[in-house]
Amino acid sequence: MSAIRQASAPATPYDAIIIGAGFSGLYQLHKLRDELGLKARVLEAGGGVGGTWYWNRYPGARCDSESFSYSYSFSKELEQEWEWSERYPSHEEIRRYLNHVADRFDLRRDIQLNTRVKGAAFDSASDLWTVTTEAGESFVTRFLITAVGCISAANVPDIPGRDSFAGQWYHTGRWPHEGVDFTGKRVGLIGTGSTGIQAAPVIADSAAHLTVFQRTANFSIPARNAPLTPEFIQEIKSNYPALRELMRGTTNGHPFAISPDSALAVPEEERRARYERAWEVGGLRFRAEFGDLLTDKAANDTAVAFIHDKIREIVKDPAVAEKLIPRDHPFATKRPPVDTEYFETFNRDNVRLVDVKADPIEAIVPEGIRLKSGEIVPLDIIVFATGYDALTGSLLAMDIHGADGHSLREDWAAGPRTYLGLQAPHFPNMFIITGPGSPSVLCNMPVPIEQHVNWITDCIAYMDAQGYSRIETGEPEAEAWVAHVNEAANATLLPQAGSSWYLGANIPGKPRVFMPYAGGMARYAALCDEVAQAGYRGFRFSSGQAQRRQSL
Ligand code: NA7
Repeated sequence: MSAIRQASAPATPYDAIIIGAGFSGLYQLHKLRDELGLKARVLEAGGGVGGTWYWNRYPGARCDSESFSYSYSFSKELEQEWEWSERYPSHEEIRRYLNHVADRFDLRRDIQLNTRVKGAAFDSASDLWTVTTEAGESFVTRFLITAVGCISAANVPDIPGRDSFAGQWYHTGRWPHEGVDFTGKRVGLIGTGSTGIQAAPVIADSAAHLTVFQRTANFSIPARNAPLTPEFIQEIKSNYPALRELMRGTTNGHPFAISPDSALAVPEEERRARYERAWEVGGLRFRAEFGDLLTDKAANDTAVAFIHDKIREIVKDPAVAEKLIPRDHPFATKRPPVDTEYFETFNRDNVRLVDVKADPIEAIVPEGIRLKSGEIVPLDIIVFATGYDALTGSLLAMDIHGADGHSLREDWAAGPRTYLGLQAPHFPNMFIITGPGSPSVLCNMPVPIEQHVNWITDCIAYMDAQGYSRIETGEPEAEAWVAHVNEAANATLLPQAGSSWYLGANIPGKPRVFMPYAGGMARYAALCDEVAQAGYRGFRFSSGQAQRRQSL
């Protein structure tokens, strides 16, 4: 490794190599370069900025967070000048926003696109990382910061015969930029997570026929998307400080408080009226209607019963409604989708639901999908809305070697191990933005992203002020944090969803470990602050190598 470094090392190493130009990578570059004056470079696999939104262009793709909250808070000017057009931002609008940010803060000159990182190795003799790309370039850096996103490694299930399919197939997370024309086509959509639920109604609108292959029935709440009025936009713009404070003070980083009321403490009629109102308001706010929906099974059952009734009301064919009713997990223990006419889609003449638990997909054949019953569903296009190897997939796709020959893949073979989700033992000077063990995907993502980036930036500034060249955490810290992550998850109903990607259950062979921190964003941020104030408790600093480098 040091031989590679010597062969290709530039005279001055980078202070930081940031992998990924999504929400987190862009902000991290701005902070390190423009606030600390460091030499930083972003390496991005895509042909543009945007991270997951560069790739996710499938029909109906939009964020389930409300637009004004799915934004950066670090620049008051940016908040005032950017105008969101709809309650939920479409993928196009998010890309426009992130491109605007890249231009406004002059970030592009330090972002290298079309550059996929293959691996990285730490050299303990110099406290430097060497990052190598698939094209064979290498970069030497003091800090390695992964900003690779939690849901970006696409999961295309290995269904026998996939390559024999005579039509076209696409994964929603790798959607062709030119779009896909469904006109006159028979389309098969596999997967009913947030993505499949967004895509199905839009595909059904233009396709000749749509077959939805459902493995696990899912809960979904109407999004109630709508254009934003000038009055609403004005109100938001005048209230940003209070809204940001609200977002940072909650469990999930959304701009609304979770009610402290128990669903069981109110009379049935009032509870129903509140659910009705929340259903009309729509979106993830439904989950916040009562404070114990994620901690008390009996409370959760009341939401489950309400949504079951709604599905029965909306879907005209009772047999189809029964198949669409989720029974295997409590509400919101898998990431709760929000939809625009998802259940209504099954009332269309050109839409069919196939329950693949009852009749599993056996193979893909040239003419379509063959089920276990022997039926062949004829198809021209297959859309895989089959999700991601979430939280660890993008990190482990790279071959990362830390100190003393530790490989991240090997160290995490039984599940990811981090301290605060920010660093793994044996991987000095490597920071992970929204890694496993961070509240990440349980939140409105910009909130944990900004908090992590601020914390990492402060930590690097502290190291430079103290003359430290190396920061690392240890096994006991990771062990205690993993135990705390488990404890926080077990205090909720979240681990009860056996098929959840929070647990890695969607990827065959992946260790079943509850990965995000369920203790809440506000509590997590307070813990990180406490750690920093206590001299970065749980991290060890050293400066020997920097001094040695200087004396060479
Ligand atoms: P998800 O939520 O992981 O959903 C994937 C869906 O695909 C889900 O219904 C899966 O069923 C289904 N799936 C996965 N593999 C298969 C196979 N082999 N056969 C049939 N069905 C399968 O991914 P999304 O893209 O919808 O959402 C990801 C996140 O992006 C979302 O939660 C938001 O945070 C944004 P399962 O439930 O595993 O039985």
